[in-house]
Amino acid sequence: MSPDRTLITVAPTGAETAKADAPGLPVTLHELVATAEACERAGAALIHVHLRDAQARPTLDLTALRDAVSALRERTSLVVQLSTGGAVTDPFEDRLRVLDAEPDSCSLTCGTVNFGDDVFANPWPFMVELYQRTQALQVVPEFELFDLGHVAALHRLLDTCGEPYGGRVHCDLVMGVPGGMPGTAAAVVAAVQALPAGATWSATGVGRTTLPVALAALASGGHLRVGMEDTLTYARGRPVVDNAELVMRAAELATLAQRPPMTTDEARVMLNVKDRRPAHAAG
Ligand code: KMH
Ligand code: ZN
Repeated sequence: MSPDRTLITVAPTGAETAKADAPGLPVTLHELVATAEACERAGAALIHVHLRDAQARPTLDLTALRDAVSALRERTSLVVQLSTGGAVTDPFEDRLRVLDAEPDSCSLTCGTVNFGDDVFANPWPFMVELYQRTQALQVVPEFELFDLGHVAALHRLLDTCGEPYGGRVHCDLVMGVPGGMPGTAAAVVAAVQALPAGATWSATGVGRTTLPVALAALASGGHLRVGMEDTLTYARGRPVVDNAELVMRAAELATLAQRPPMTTDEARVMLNVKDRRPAHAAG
């Protein structure tokens, strides 16, 4: 049965795009927070965060991550999810350390995948260690699934290590990456029927697959992830101006599907994240 509300996740930055190629890409903390505020107003309830350093290069610097988590909590009520995927060049130990910034949620990719000309490495021992850290530190994992084989690896992870912190299994199908599953309605259906019973899921289609994947996800009872991490073209020949317009379009699609955007409080309940907000904001 379809949920009656849609979780909209925004992934505003990613690790791959250069600021010079996409001026609307948020790369400073100030730009990230302004983007988060605009996207919350437009209907997002969760933000998937990658940071950039002073030269706009991807970074997993722990102090910067802590500052970002705290600024996002101060200025928005979005569920804050830190990427543990980082960039393809990031060492495993830096990716594991991300959890020390105490986010509400983190991404956890369920297997290695070709990633364009690169390899996004997620070997089994790393997955297990990262998952056990999410359990110990009470961070809700979002299982990133780039391929059908990743769905099988997710089952293996749950069978081996038990349920996630919070007790909910929430997944994101990342589709259309060169090397992963295609961004098609058929692939959405194939992946979703293989998910663990009761799992909630969103889907994101990279590049030109963004709209077919969003429409297939809504039709199949899923949630949506959009943002400039995944999509830089709004329509043929028209670059994305900013993340908020992608969230706005997702909110319109969800509303049209009679499943309007979920509030941040509803998202917290659905994902069962630990409440780490400062007392004045949580009250
Ligand atoms: N940047 C990609 C190599 C994640 O955030 O967990 C990995 C990625 C997935 O974006
Ligand atoms: Zn990411």
